[in-house]
Amino acid sequence: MAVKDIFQAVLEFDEAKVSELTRKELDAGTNIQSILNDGLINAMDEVGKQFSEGVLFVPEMLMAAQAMKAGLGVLKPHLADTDNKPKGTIIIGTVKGDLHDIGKNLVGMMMEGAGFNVVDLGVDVDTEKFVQAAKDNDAQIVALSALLTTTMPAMEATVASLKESGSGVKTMIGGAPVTEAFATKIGSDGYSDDAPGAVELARKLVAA
Ligand code: B12
Repeated sequence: MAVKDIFQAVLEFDEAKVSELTRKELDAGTNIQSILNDGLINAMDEVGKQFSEGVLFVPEMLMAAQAMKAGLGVLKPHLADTDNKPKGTIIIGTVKGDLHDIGKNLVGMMMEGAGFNVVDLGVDVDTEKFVQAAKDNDAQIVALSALLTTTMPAMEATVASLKESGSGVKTMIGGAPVTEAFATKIGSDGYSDDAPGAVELARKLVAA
């Protein structure tokens, strides 16, 4: 039994096996970040590669995503962080036109684990909804996710509207096609390429 078996089970779209192996690795004391990165996330990278190469198609991607989510569900309670740094409210969502939510869910879970109050608006969220939720929840941060290059402009529009709203809420963005340079260009307060980095960034933004 090893983390690579979890990787393999995601590629076999076997939800039950992913859950079972993830639980076994946890019980065996395997490092959680290793289960997450080397098992679950790497498997989705491989799925993405095979999709680009025309080996896998959308239904298979979806099945792999479900299998990965099963593993994430097992890890969720263990992603909690024990330290008690300053907390705040974070609104998170995937921008308009985009239905990818695995990375967003992972970031949300890790933020929750780090002690933030996380309000998840789901996927395909329009600008107005982000602005309203930031106001209603008196949020410190709005975190936007996008996995499609075609939905990155929706990030720009949302960041602009949040600034115009005058609420003073900070923004952070992420997702596979997003870069630090893009974050700077659209005036977002921060970017991270992974979930642990997103938590670190959130802590910095609430402390600033
Ligand atoms: C799974 C998947 C799907 C699933 C989504 C299921 C779900 N519930 O999310 C389904 C099958 C539905 C799907 C559909 C489509 N997909 Co898709 N999908 C993927 C795939 C294989 C994996 C994405 C994923 O979950 N990765 C794992 C997570 C953990 O990583 P992540 O999202 O990047 O998140 C991490 C970081 O980016 C960061 N992060 C994420 N969000 C945030 C937010 C903040 C604030 C911060 C700080 C950080 C952060 O932290 C996360 C954890 O480390 C990718 C390929 C890939 N490797 O990226 C393609 C991919 C994103 N999809 C792609 C495409 C083209 C599509 C479709 C258009 C396909 C089609 N023809 O229908 C549709 C679009 C649907 C829509 N309107 O959104 C392309 C996008 C190409 C592009 N340049 O735009 C990709 C890159 C595949 C490819 N190689 O071509 N997809």
